[in-house]
Amino acid sequence: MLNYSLLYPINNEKRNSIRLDGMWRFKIDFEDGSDYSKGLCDYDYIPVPASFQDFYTDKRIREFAGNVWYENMVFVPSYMKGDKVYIRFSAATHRAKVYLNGEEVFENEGGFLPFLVDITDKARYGEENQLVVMVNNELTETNIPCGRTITLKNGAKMNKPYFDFYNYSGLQRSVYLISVPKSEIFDINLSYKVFDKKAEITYSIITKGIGEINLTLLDGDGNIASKADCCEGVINLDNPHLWDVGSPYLYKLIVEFKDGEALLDKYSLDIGIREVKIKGESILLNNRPVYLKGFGKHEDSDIVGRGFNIGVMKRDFELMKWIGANSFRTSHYPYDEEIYRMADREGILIIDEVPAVGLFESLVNFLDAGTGKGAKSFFSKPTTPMLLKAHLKAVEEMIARDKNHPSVIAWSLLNEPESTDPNSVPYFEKLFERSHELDPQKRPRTFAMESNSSPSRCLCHHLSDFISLNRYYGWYIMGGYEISDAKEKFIKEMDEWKSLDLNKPFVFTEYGADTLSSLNKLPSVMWSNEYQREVLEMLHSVFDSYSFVKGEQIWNFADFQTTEGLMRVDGNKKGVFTRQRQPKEVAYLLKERWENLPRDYKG
Ligand code: BDP
Repeated sequence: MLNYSLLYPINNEKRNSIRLDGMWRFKIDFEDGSDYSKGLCDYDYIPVPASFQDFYTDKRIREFAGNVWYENMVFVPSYMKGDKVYIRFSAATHRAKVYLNGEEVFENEGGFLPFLVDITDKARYGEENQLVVMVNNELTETNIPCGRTITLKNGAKMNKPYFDFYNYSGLQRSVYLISVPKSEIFDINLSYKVFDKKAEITYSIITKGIGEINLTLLDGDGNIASKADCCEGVINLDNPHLWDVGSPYLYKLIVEFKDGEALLDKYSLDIGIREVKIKGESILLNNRPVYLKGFGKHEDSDIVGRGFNIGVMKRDFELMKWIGANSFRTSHYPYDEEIYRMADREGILIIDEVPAVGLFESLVNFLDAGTGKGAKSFFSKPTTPMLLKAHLKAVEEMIARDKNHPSVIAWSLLNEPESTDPNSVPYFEKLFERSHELDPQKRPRTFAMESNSSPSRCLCHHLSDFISLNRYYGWYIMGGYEISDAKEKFIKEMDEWKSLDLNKPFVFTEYGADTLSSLNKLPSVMWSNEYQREVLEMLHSVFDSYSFVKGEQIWNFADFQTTEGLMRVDGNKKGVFTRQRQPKEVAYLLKERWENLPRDYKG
C-alpha cells in the first residue's frame, strides 16, 4: 500500500500546490561517489523539467551513467504550517535520494511515476529550505526498464539498455511543493456501468481522519447532476451524457470532507462516464464496438529529450486528430500526467504501459526478439524476485495515479518480454492478478508480444484480455524485395492464431518500417518513403482480412532518439511524423485510411 496519495496536485481553499519548475543548480558526479547532500559546488544551472543529456556539447555528459545532483531553494510559506507538507516529484529517472537542509529524507526507485517526500516535520516554515536531489540513471536487471551498466577501460561508466530508446534521465517532469490537510481525502475510486439511458457510478472515497463525506456531481454546464453523502455508494444517473471516443463529455466531481459544518478537505476532479469491456472478439466502449487506430508513442523531442514539453504535447494531439487517430499506447512507460488530462479532454483512448521493457536480455532486442536469439531465460535469474518487486510497485503507482482518467481504457503490463521462458508464467500471473485487484474499473490487461512469442511458443497470452502483437513483417522479417514472402509468412502466423480460436480481440501495438523523410526512390528501397507506404499497404491488407483484428497502432508516432549503433541513423526512424512533428508521406495514406474506417469497424 502506498503511504502517500497520488491524487493530482490542485489548489483550493484547503490545498496548495506550487510548481518548483525553472532553473535548478546542477552537477554531474564524474568522480563517482561524491557527496553533495549539503549543497552543490561548481555547479551549472539546468532547466527542470528536462532530460539533462541534449543541452551540452560534451559527449561525456550525454552518455553519462551515474549520479547527477540537483539543488533548489524552496520557500515553505508559514500558511502551510499545521498541514501535511510534501515535495512531489512527478518523476525522477531512474532513482533518487532527496535531502532537505542537509538531511536525507527520502529514497525512491523507479523513474516514471510520482513520489511524495513528507517534509511536514522537517521544513523550516516562513523560510527558504535547501532541497538537494541525487538522481541516478544506471540501468540494472533489478529495476524497470532493464539493462546493464558497464565500465569502459578509461573508467567511464556506460549504460547498455535492453530497449530501443535513449536512456534520457534526470528530473524530466514537474516538481511541486504541496500542502494538504491532516484530515485528508486520500484516494477516490470510481467505476461505471452504462445502460440504455442510464448510468451507475460506484464510488468509494478513502480518507485519513474522522469526518463525513459530501459528494456533488456537476454537469458540463456547472449544474448539479447528483449529490450523495456517504464515503461509498452508487449514484444513478438518468440520461447521462457519456464520455466517448471523439466526444469527451466531462462532469466535475466535488468531494468534501467535513466535520459537522467545518470543511476538513476538498478535492475536485473531472470525470468521464464510460464503460470499457471486452466481449468475445470486440472491444466495447459504452457497449459499442470500437476499432483502435493510432500509435505507439514516446515522450521524446529535440533539446529537452524525454522532458515534458507542453508545446509538443499540444502539437501531438493536433496531429493525432488531423490524421484520424483515436488512441495511443504510452510505450514504454507511463507518461506525464498532463498528457492523460489532455486525452480526457480530447476523447483519445490510451493503453497505459508500465515501464516494463527490456525483460529480454539483448542489446538489439528489436532484432533478436524476432529470431529467438538472445533468449536466456530472463525470468529464471537470481535477480528476478527483486525485479518483480519493482515491477509490482510500478503497477501499483501507475494504477493509483491513472485510474480515474476516462481516456485510460487498458493496462499494458509489459513490452516484448521473454514470454517463452516457463518461469515467465508465475511472474506474469502476479502482475495480472495485482492489476485487477488494484483497478476499481477492472480494465482489460494486456502485454505487447514480440514475434518470438508466437502462437505455439508464447506461454502467457492466455492471461491477456486482448492480444497485443508487435510485428515487423516487411522490415526485420523479410524486408525489401522479399516483402511478398513476408506477407505469406504473416498470413501463416495469423492463420495459426485463428486456429487457436481464442475468442479475444487482437490489436497490433507495433508495426512499421524505418524511413528517412528525405529519401524518395522509384522503385522503392528500404528506408524510402515509397517503401514505408508499401509495407503499410501490405500489412493493412492482412489486418483487414481477419475479423478478430480490432486495432492498429503503428510504430511510431514520430522519429525518436535511441542509443547510437549500426541499426540506427541518429535514432529510430519509424515515425509517421519526423521528430520535429512534420508529416512523412505515409501520414496521408494513414489519414485516408483512418478517416474512412468506421468506429465499429469489424464490430
Ligand atoms: C520493438 C520495440 C520498440 C522498438 C521497435 C523497433 O518494442 O521499442 O523501437 O521494436 O525496432 O522491438 O523499431
